Amino acid sequence: MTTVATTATSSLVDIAHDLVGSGRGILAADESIGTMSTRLEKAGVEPTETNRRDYRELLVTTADLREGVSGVILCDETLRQRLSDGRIFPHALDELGLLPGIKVDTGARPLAGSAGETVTEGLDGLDARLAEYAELGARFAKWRAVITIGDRTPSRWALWAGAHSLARYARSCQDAGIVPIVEPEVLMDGDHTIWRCAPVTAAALRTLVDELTVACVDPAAMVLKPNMVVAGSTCPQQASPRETATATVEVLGAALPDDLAGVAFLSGGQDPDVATANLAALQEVPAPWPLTFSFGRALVSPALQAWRGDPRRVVDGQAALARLVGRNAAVLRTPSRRR
Ligand code: 5MM
Repeated sequence: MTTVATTATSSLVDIAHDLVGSGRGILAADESIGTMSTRLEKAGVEPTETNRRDYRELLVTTADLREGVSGVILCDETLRQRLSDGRIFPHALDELGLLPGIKVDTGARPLAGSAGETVTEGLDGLDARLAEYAELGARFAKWRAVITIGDRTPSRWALWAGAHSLARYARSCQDAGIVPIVEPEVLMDGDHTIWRCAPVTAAALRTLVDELTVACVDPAAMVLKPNMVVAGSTCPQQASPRETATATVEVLGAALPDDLAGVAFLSGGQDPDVATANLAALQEVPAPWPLTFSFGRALVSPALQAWRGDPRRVVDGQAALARLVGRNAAVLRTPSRRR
């Protein structure tokens, strides 16, 4: 990726570095209203606006969260909500020493001309929304493209459409003074092997880097949030952490520029223990960029189960989150990390 003169300022580079280069990870608490409501209902919690707020308040007010987490990704609803003490979330995060982030895509929709693939939407009106989000205190943003592995997928058309949208989004973010997190997610759904996930992830990243280059996105002022290269969730032959780490860094290394600010992996539905083991193994493989986490489910699922909407169990939910954040942050700080 060529770095050309852009409006990306050194402060964007500094924020990107704080996000991924400070030995901490990012908490993805940006589930859309629909996804969050489904997860609350599964945990026996009524999916109201107040309960979604209470749950996010539980997460972000966990004691010492900033020791292991640099920033928190929120959705539009949460960014505008107030904690019970009256502060809006971005101001509270700021005061808690956490960078506030905002998911700005509006979700995946069917892609015309594809065999059941999707493209992520949200470019209409994006520049105006980014300006408002910056005003509300957001320092970074996130957009996720979804890539499926099947007999006939992913198509070149879907890879290009997803990458092109991510590049337009990233460029708009940097112009608005917001660090983009760029998330091309190859889903774990299916019985494919790790050896099928590797070339698909490589193709997705090559296509993405081409589009980012054309859009003159400054790699030093952005964060990549990819999937780890893993076997499909129903594949009988699951890869070991060492195989996962080696394949992942090989694929990333062939596609990404060395001056990228860093890589923050999604968990993608991996069991929390497996996600941590893979993250630890990744620290053993030399790479030119920091390799950290931007987990959602692998950090928060046990917290939601421990809380289940009961105010008396907030402390249990926070303990569950603190345990997983601490465990993942600890593996980033092991002395074996080599670059
Ligand atoms: C893929 O999901 C992202 C990372 O979370 P996991 O570590 O659980 O995979 C996550 O940021 C995701 O993008 C948000 O939860 C938003 O999802 P929806 O589909 O609700 O917009």
